[in-house]
Amino acid sequence: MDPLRRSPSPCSSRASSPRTPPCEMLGFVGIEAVLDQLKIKAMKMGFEFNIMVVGQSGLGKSTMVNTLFKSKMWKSTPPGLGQGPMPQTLQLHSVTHVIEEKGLKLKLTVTDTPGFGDQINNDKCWDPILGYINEQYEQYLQEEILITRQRYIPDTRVHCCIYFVPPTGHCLRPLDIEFLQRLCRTVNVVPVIARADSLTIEERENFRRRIQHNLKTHCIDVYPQKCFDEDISDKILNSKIRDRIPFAVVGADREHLVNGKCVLGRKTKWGIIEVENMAHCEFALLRDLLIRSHLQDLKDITHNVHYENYRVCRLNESHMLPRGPGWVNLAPAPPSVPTTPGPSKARQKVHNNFTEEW
Ligand SMILES: Nc1nc2c(ncn2[C@@H]2O[C@H](COP(=O)(O)OP(=O)(O)OP(=O)(O)O)[C@@H](O)[C@H]2O)c(=O)[nH]1
Ligand SMILES: [Mg+2]
Repeated sequence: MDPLRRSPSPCSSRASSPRTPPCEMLGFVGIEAVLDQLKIKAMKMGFEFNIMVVGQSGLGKSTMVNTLFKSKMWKSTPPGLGQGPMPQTLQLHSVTHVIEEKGLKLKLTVTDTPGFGDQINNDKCWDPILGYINEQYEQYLQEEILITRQRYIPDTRVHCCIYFVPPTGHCLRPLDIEFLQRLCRTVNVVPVIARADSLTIEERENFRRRIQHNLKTHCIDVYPQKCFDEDISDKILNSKIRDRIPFAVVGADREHLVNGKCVLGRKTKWGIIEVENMAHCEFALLRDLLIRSHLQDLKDITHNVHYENYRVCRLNESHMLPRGPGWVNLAPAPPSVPTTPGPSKARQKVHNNFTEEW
């Protein structure tokens, strides 16, 4: 079994070893029942998880949305998905589907975005994407700061952005570097090598190494970020993941019969590329990272780091303005992207704050 493919990670709870040494207990307290309480609550509430796909036009983003929904993990397809040829995506739109397993509900939303990079001038092609991500933070913030607020704030914030790198086999293009630098400051980013079936195994590996080098030299901190590894087990697992990122993926929305089994794959003249077969591509690693091992961690980092950065900026901005009736009045969000601080200091500070609590 692949070391990365495993069930829920210890880091998913982000509850690392407490600093205060545990005191000796004289009798049975029953603390473990808290886990049952959490489970019952989670069963009632369910989970929300929001993914976004971003990348140049024609790299298979919309196909990947279908692949995610149709893959073995949940097998059911939202109505209208994956019928007929894939049209070009012209507008940002989201597909939501509630997946239920053993009584636990997961509301999975995948936001598809139009491809960029077709224009002669690709300046600011990241604006609509960053605008959308920040809009979701803003909506959450507006709900959160209400004096009388809902008991449960609907969460449309993007927990993970899958960035599609074109399979050039060379290295990251300047446009990808610029885009990624901006994205990583705002959201958790998992880069993938798109249409990986166009590369040989050797080309894939070399390309992966070059991309990793580019990410390092340009200080692009993709998920899972090293600075958020909480303990040694996080470090061990996440280092393995970091070593395999960007995953080389293939997308498909058609099923084919292989050895009597229905599999999701791409039929070519020389055979079928099975998207869930690890010998063919790493889609399974991506899916497992998103759902099986790091879902809660992605949500935690979104809330505690990215959203927190946004919140701090917005509240600071509003302090500069004359106070209206009730100081929670925020200035309208800037039309484009707010100036979220870089990943370095502000992010580290928030991180320190919430690790200090343990
Ligand atoms: N070879 C190969 N083709 C793929 C893969 N994924 C998608 N395609 C094909 O690539 C074409 C474009 O796929 P889309 O999913 O529409 O690409 P997109 O990134 O959404 O494109 P835009 O909407 O223009 O941004 C379709 O013909 C897909 O069948 C893949 O992994 N490998
Ligand atoms: Mg599309």
